[in-house]
Amino acid sequence: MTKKYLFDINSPQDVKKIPQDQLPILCQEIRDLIIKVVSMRGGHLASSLGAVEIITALHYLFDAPHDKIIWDVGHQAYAHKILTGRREQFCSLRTYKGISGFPNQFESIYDTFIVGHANTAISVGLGMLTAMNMRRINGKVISVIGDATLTGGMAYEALNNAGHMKKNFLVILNDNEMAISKNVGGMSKYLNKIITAPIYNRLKKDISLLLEKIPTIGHNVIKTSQKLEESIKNLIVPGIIFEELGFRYFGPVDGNDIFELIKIIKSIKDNSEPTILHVITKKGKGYKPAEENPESFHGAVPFIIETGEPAKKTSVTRYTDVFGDALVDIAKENTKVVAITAAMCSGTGLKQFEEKFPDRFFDVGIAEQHAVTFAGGMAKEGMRPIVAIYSTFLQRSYDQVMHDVCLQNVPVCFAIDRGGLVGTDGPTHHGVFDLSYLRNIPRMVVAQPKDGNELRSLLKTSVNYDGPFAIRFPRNTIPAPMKNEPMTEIPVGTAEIIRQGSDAHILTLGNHVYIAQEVCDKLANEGLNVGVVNARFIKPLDLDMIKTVIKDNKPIITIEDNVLMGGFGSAVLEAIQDMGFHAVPVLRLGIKDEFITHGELPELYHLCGLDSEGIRKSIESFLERISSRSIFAISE
Ligand SMILES: Cc1ncc(C[n+]2csc(CCOP(=O)(O)OP(=O)(O)O)c2C)c(N)n1
Repeated sequence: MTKKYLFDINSPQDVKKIPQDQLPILCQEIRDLIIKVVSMRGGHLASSLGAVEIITALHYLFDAPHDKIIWDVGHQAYAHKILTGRREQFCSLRTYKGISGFPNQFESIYDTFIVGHANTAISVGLGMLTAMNMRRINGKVISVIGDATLTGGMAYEALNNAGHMKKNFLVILNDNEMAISKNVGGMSKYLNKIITAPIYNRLKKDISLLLEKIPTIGHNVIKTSQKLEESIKNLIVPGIIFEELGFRYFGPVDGNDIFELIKIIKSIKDNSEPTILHVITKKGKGYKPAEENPESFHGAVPFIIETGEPAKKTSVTRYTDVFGDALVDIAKENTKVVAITAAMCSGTGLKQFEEKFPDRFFDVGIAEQHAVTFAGGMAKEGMRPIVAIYSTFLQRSYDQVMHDVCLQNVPVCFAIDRGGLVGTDGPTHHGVFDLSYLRNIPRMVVAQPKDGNELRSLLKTSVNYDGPFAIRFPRNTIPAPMKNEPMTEIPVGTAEIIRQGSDAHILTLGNHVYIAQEVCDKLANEGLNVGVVNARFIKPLDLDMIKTVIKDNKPIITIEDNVLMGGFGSAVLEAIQDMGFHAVPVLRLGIKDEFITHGELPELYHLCGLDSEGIRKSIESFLERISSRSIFAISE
């Protein structure tokens, strides 16, 4: 029977005890565990399977947590979690109070930094190394980045700086030629050229073979061989970009061959200058369905291991799907409409658009800042760009939204997906800040549809609007069935009364318009007559509507899937104050001033008091307090 190793590993120190020739067995055990757990919990399978050997080799050769290993995005680091004392808890991956799907320094001392957004690893690594040097702390720093990281600007800012600082910094470039979809752009082509340069690779192999045949390799021979290799490299792969930036470049090597990895990392780990090791891996390695379809197994839903089929067949409609369909319908009529994504084509529902209008579809790589300014430029020259982007990634482009879109007053539509809590991806991915960070920018219209039908109409409105327009919608499914209605424009800044109330009104957005109605039904049973307004526009607010519902100082309750600070409730409060209605009691429900953990959406809404039960309780106690004493504005 083959010996097993994984169950004896409780820290990276235990990895070092395993005989080198047995490491492939350990890697297989890790893979099996990852496949088993992700099949139950969902998660980033394909990237994690591809990185198993890199992670095992790093823990075999370096001394974490003394040496710092930093992951870019961190979605590939499941093996790292397993090898750093979390093997047993790994089965709780992405569950509430369980193991986070991304490295998290509050979860383990081996996770050096919280990650989840791309392109940070080189900057973080360089920052840590610089601080360690200044504080005379020994230790190596290794940043692991994916090839798609090199589509993002911050990676180059960091490489440029690191090359200049000349520190003994190791960057491992894990190249699987994929982002979530196929990687894009000039850098990707360049890396591909390095990998596939047949003459260079053949010559390099021949030189190594030749050297191995020389019995005692003297210092001079090695030096000559390095020079020879370098000159060949320069001849065949001219102007190695990394070397020009000040890095020593090594590779490409097979990143799924643990022996090759250990050999090369051993030989470069003590380099005194910035070093980049280019390794080639296979996304989904070791699990056939993921190897064959790495895109669907990038962020996998729970699946049946034997077939790779989803464990649950669902036929729900997501806002993302509605958006994708509506955009195609609009683009058929309006040839100026173009779609822009920052490496999130399928996640943002643009697949159909890409197929139907390939010339009007732009995947710019993981480059949100560029995506927005690129859209600004296109809009200036007469096109109608739709930037389809996740709320949390738009945070990257704050200045671009302000300077290159709103200040220019150009008609860019931001279709902001994952607005609100997202669930199991956790705090790096919750899109709960956008209402606050967008509504303070002059000229920006900010809207949230109550359901799929309204999303279609808002999209149509935005395409015909002459200025910046943001529509945010959640990861959630739509709360009501689609009606086969034509898209109708909605006058900007108009709210909709869903239900009149005589005791108070709830002003809210998105799915909470429906949840609020459930709450009002329950409150009605207790003799409270509370109305519901679909505010729809966070900016401009429908002031006439607000005036109507606060008549005679009727209380207002605002509900939003956003932080309370500076969000929708704040906007309503400011408006009431500015209009001089100082005696209107206001209760704001939303997300408090804290980062929300990971978990299933219903659990998180419950945690934040934003499920129907939490909302009902808050409103009841608010109305009770009002009747017993005079209160004006509170937030819960
Ligand atoms: C700023 C930002 N934009 C988009 C994403 C979504 N995202 C997660 S992983 C990924 C692709 C990463 O590709 P790569 O770094 O090459 O790693 P691989 O998954 O191929 O191993 C993207 C676009 C993100 N995490 N951060």
